[in-house]
Amino acid sequence: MIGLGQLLAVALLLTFLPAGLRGATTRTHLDTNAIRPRFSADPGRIINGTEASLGATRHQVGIRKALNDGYFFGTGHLCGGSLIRPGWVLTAAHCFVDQIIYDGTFVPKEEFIVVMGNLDRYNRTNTLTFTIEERIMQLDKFVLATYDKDIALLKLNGIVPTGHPTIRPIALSRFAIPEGVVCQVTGWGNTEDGFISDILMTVDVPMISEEHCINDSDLGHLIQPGMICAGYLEVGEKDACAGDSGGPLVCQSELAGVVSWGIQCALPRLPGVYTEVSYYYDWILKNMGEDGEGSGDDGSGDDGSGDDGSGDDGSGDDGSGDDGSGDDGSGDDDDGSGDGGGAMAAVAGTLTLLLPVILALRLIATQF
Ligand code: 4AZ
Repeated sequence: MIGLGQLLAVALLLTFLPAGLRGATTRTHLDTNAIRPRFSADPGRIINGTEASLGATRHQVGIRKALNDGYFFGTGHLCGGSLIRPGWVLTAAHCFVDQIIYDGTFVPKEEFIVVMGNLDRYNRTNTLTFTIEERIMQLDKFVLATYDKDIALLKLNGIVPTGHPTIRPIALSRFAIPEGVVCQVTGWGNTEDGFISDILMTVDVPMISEEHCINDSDLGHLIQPGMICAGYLEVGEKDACAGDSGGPLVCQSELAGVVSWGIQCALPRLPGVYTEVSYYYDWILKNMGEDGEGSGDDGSGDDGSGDDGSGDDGSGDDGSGDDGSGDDGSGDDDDGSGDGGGAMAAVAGTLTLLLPVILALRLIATQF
C-alpha cells in the first residue's frame, strides 16, 4: 500500500520533475519559478553562465535536425557534441531518441547534421557542416528509465582541415577527474530565461565524487557506473540544461564528460549528470579504429593548452565539407521513423511524463 506520505512525495516530485531529463530542444519553456533566483548582476546563460570564448570551445559542435536547419540555418539545434578527431564527434545517445514514439527507438542518422565553427548558431562564418556517415552506440534501443550508456560516436562524412581557424579537436580525458576540480560545460541549451541560446554559453561547475553524488544528492542510486556528477550540491545555481545535452564537460583542458541528464536544472541537491569519458575511453578508441596502445600524439590535434585566447574568428564562409546532402544511407542499426516535420520540431525537447514518473518512483523506493 502506498501511504499518504508517499503519495504526497510523488505529487511533489512530479511538480518539479518534468523539465528534467528531456532530450533535445528547440524552444522549450522552463518553469522558471523552480529555478533559483539569479545571484549575479550578469543574467548569464546556460544556467547562470557567460558567453563562451572561441579559443576555449573550438571543439564544440551542434547536432541539428537537417530538416529544420534546411529552412533556416541555426533553427535545427538539438544537442551539443565534441569534435574529438578531425572526422569524429562524441555526443549523447539520447540526442537521437525518437521523441514521438519515445520508447528508446533512434531516429535515422540521415536526419541530422553536425555543424561547427561559430559561437553564434545562426552565423555561417567559418562554419563547417557534415552529415553522419556512421553512428556508433552501445545500444539498439536507449534505456529511458536509466539513461545508461548515454554515449554516441559519430563518424562524419569528411574531416576538418588541420589549421582551421575556428575548429580544433579536443583530447579525451583518460582518467577519472578528482572531486573539486572545476570544469567547464558549454552549450546552446536553455538559459534561465527558459529559451535556448543563440550564442554558445559556458559555466564553471566543480566535479562531485561518485560517493558524494550518491550519498549527498537526491539522485542517489540513479547514478550508475559511467555517470559522473558536477555542480554545486548545496546551492545549485549553475548547471547545464535541456539543449546542452551531448555537449562537452571540459576538465583540465580535456573532454571529461558528455552532458547527459538531470532533474530540472541548477537546483540544490540535483547536480548535472554527465557520461564519464574515461569510463568509455577504450570503447571510443577501439571504435575509431585506434587500438589505444602507446602514447604520444592521440590524433586529436589538441595540444591540451585549452583556451589559446586568440579569439580570432576570421571571416568568410569557406563552406568546405558542407554538402548537407544527408547521403549514404548505409546502415547502422537504427531503424527509427521519420519525424513529421514541424510537429517534430514542436515536440522535440519536451520530456514525456514517463521518465520522471519512473524516476520519482525509483527515488521514493530508495528512500522508504
Ligand atoms: C537535458 O534535458 C538536460 N541539469 C541536460 C542537462 C541537465 C538537465 C537536462 C542537467 O538535456
